[in-house]
Amino acid sequence: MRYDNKVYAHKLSLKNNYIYVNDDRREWMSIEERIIRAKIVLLGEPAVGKTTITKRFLGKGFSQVYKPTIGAEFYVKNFSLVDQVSGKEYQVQFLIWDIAGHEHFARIRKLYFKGTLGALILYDVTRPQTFYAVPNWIQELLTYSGRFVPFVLVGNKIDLRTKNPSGCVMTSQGAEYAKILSNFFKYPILFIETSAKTGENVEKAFAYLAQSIINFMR
Ligand SMILES: Nc1nc2c(ncn2[C@@H]2O[C@H](COP(=O)(O)OP(=O)(O)OP(=O)(O)O)[C@@H](O)[C@H]2O)c(=O)[nH]1
Ligand SMILES: [Mg+2]
Repeated sequence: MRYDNKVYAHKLSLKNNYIYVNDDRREWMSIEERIIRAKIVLLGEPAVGKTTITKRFLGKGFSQVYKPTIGAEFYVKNFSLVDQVSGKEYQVQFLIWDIAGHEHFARIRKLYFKGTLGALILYDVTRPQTFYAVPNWIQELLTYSGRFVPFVLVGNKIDLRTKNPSGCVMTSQGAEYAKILSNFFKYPILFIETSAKTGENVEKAFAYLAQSIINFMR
């Protein structure tokens, strides 16, 4: 795995409560008022569960039917988060771009990265090849954002692992990879396993990302 050193010399700054990406004014964050409004993207191989986890997070239940996302879908979600550092509550608004994983959309995908402040990078624990593809998604995120973007590594579909644990990506493998990434980027990359079917850890995955963005901007 190789990443260009230039891309994670980040150019994000906070001026008058606006987050700037280079000189471009983007989303909003006030540490005093404890409010954050951030664009995030969901990335990962086709059918890892990006749309399903987003719908679950939005309280829209679970659908077994796979309908590949065409291009991208956009959602907004407000929630509160207790900052682990200050112990104080933040109001978070996520502007969520759920991006198609299919190769067919690779060319248009880059259009959605502009101004992104965070990402969930998903793999499907029952399909190891989706785990091995994660470096490509990190590369795409950093290259098209033009800088380091805080992200959370998410192993999804853990409800299916009980049926055939030996063919699946284990928790320890995900955790080990997150450790390697943290050392590489010199920034803690959080890792979590989820089930968009049962809802296990779904809210926590988005909360981890909000925490990671706050830590990054502080
Ligand atoms: N059992 C189980 N099935 C899941 C889970 N998450 C998603 N699925 C199923 O996996 C399939 C693909 O889910 P999607 O959310 O459409 O996948 P995606 O990553 O958005 O795929 P693209 O839009 O093509 O990139 C669907 O049939 C979902 O029902 C999960 O946690 N457990
Ligand atoms: Mg989708």
